[in-house]
Amino acid sequence: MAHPRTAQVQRVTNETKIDVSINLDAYPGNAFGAKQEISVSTGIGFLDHMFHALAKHSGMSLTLKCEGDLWIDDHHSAEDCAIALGTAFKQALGEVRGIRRYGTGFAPLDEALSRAVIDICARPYCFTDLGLRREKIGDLSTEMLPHVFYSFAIASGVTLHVDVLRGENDHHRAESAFKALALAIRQAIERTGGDDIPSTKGVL
Ligand SMILES: [Mn+2]
Repeated sequence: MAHPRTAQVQRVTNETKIDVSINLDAYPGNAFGAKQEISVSTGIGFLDHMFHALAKHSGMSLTLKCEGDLWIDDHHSAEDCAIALGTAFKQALGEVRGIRRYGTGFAPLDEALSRAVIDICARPYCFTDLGLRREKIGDLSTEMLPHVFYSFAIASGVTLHVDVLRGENDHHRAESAFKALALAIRQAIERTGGDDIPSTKGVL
C-alpha cells in the first residue's frame, strides 16, 4: 500500500497567519478512498477562486485559511498563501520517488488558453507570461498573479513555466492558467507504481 501524501502547515508572521492542510491523493478513485474536500479562505475572493480551481483539477483536498493585513493591501496575504501552499505541497510529496516528475497541462476557458509545465525537482525556478491588462481582478492586483506562481515554485522547489497563450478576458486568462497548472501537477505527481527516483543522477 502506498503511503498517504498529506501535510499540515502553519505559517505565522507579523503580516499573516495561515493554516494549510493538503492531501495530494483526493482525485476520484484514489487508493485511500479519500473524498475531495476544498475550503479556501484567503480574504481575497478572486484568489480563493484560483486556489479552489487549482485544488479541484489537480485532485487535491485543500483547506487554506489566512488572516492577513488586508488593510495594507493584498500583497502579504497573496504571497504568503502561495508560500504556505508550496511548503505544504513539498512536505506532502516527501522524497521525489515513484512519481512521474514532469507534467504538462493545457486548459482552455472559453477564448482563453493556457499552458503550464512543471518539473518536480530540486531546482526552484518560475517563468510566467500571463499578459494581464487590468489593474485588478476583483480585489486581487493582477501583478500578484505572477508573484503567486513564483512564490509557490520557490517554496515547493519546482521548476514552473506558465504561459497564457491567448485570451481577451483577464478573469478567463488567469483562471485558465491556474487550471493548466492543476493539470500539470496532477500528471507530475501521478504514482508510477514503482519506487524509482526519476533522475539520471539517481538523486533529486
Ligand atoms: Mn471564474
